[in-house]
Amino acid sequence: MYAQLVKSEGMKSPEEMSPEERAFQERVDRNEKIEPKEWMPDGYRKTLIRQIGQHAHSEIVGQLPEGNWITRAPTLERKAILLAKVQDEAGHGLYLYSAAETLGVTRDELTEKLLSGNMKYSSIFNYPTLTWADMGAVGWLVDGAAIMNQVPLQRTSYGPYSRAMIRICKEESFHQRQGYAIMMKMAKGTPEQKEMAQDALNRFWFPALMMFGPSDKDSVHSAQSMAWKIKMNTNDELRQKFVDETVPQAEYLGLTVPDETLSWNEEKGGYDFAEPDWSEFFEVIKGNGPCNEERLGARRDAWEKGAWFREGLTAYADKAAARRANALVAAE
Ligand code: BYC
Repeated sequence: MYAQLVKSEGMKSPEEMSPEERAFQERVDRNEKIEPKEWMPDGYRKTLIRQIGQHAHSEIVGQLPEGNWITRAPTLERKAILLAKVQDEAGHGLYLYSAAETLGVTRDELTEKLLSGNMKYSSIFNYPTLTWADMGAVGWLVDGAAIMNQVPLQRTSYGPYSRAMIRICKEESFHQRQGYAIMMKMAKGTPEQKEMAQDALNRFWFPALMMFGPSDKDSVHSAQSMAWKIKMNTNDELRQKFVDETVPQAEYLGLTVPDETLSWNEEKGGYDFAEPDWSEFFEVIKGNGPCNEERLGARRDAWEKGAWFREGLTAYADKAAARRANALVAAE
């Protein structure tokens, strides 16, 4: 897998590295955690800010397609569960913004970059959630893909990111189970309910595969990110693992994965499967997906309407700081 990766722009061989860069790489190779105030190459810092920031934005934007269903959940119990899940996602966003802040960027700066289109969030949240079965498919497939990607990130080289991922993964496992529980109920329900579950699987299968990023030959960051242990696996490795785990789960539900080419490959010990439509993926991440405008519009609206509250908090913090400074002067 490694051999297929394209060399990331600016990636240096050990001979090209400065002594500081070489010492840093050796620490990473020994699996030492890198902590906020320690020396790190600019590229390492930049890559982490991009990946953690993008991840944080995904958690926050990811609340939108599900938040939309809280008032329409079929029972009080389902409503409470979905509400808790969406709240967890807000929490994940906060841990991740905090981890990014340790690298010298503020949450406001990251949000402004998102709103001006200079930072991405996961492609998956640009697809609409049309029926209650979509809440099942999102939990099962989207959180399932997220876990597949995030469990290895618990071992990532940057300390604050790694520690945030440990907590996030615990909660993601519950999210995946709640999604699968909805799918079980629907798939074993009336023919109409089963049809809704199948339709949700049909619409979310390929977008879920896209969550792992472009295929290795088109992944511009993987080689450098893996050398720095920011990423622990290639995009294709994780996508393969996801398919191998998810296909038997679909079979258990009595649902059909919408891929006629899907077949078990004895030799490789995994499934052969169809690639997503990569041209669709690149359009979605350029901002041309079915819900991009709506999602960013909702974030922009929340940011603008929340300005008075942020200002209020800062005003209080400024006043408290001024009072402390006055008290110090008075004490002298
Ligand atoms: N969507 O060189 P590559 C969740 C971009 S949600 C959008 O392979 P990298 C959850 C990529 O940024 C899951 N953009 O990049 C929340 C790069 O563009 P830039 C969020 C994508 O970074 C609520 C370009 O394509 N999880 O957990 O090495 C409810 C080339 O790609 C995507 C994370 O963020 C995509 N799917 O690998 C439920 C996990 N894929 O930045 C669930 C942490 C690629 O150069 N992130 N791009 O302009 C990662 O592991 C990696 O960043 C990725 C991409 C595997 C996503």
